[in-house]
Amino acid sequence: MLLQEAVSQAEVFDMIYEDAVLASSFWVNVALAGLSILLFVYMGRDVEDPRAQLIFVATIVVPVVSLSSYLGLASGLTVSVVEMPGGALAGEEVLSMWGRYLTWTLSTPMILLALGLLAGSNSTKLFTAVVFDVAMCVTGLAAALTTSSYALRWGWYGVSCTFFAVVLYVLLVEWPKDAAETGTAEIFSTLKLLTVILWFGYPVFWALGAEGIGVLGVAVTSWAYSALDVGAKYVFAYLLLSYVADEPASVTGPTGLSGGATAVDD
Ligand code: RET
Repeated sequence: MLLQEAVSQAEVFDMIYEDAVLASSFWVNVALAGLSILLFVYMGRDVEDPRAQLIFVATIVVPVVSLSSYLGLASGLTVSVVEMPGGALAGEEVLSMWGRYLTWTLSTPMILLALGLLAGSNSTKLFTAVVFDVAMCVTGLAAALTTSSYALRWGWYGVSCTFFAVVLYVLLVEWPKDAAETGTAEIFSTLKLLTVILWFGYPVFWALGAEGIGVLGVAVTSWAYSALDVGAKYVFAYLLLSYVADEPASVTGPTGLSGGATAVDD
């Protein structure tokens, strides 16, 4: 068997910039993440309540991670060439933007932390959501980087989807009940819908894209993720922080994180 020659970072970099559509899918997000950070810091300048501040910090970390993530992709650092072991692109070398899955490991827990705090989650549910979310991202990374067997790529994908189901359960079943008690049901329900609908898009585009069955090309898949990111990160964060910036009693009140079954006892 021939040993595959390693593709250098400079070659990956050239491949990215030969495709203007692909390169722009990174730079648009670098710009939007930068603007979001400035806007969110400004929106939070007068916030004094500790829980409202924590929601602000967790939410601001999302574009902070995003900016770094997209710089990693735009510099070719977190992009590799992988040889697809099966599917429509079997035997072909495709660009894998594996840095995305890696950085989701850092950004998506922040989204869940902010949502959990808004809902008034107890720490057990928050821990469950965050741990399974991290497991989802890491096994998604494993799926993207497995080149030995096409079946095992999908095996990892299946494992990742199972972990995703746990996150969805907390989001759709547990936290709405908490939010109703806490008094944040309305805003929580908006953010929950936005999150669930957009988050579903990621596994769908993974499956259709170059790293899955290969009906969508690399640049189109990358733009799909970039567009989902705009909604799941910046629009989501803006809606959440607009609500929290006013420091409503539902956020600053007595319902907080606790280890017990319910936050309020009345
Ligand atoms: C993968 C592939 C394997 C199966 C599943 C996936 C789910 C990914 C999700 C990503 C969400 C990312 C967000 C990023 C914002 O910073 C890894 C694509 C289930 C849900 C919201």
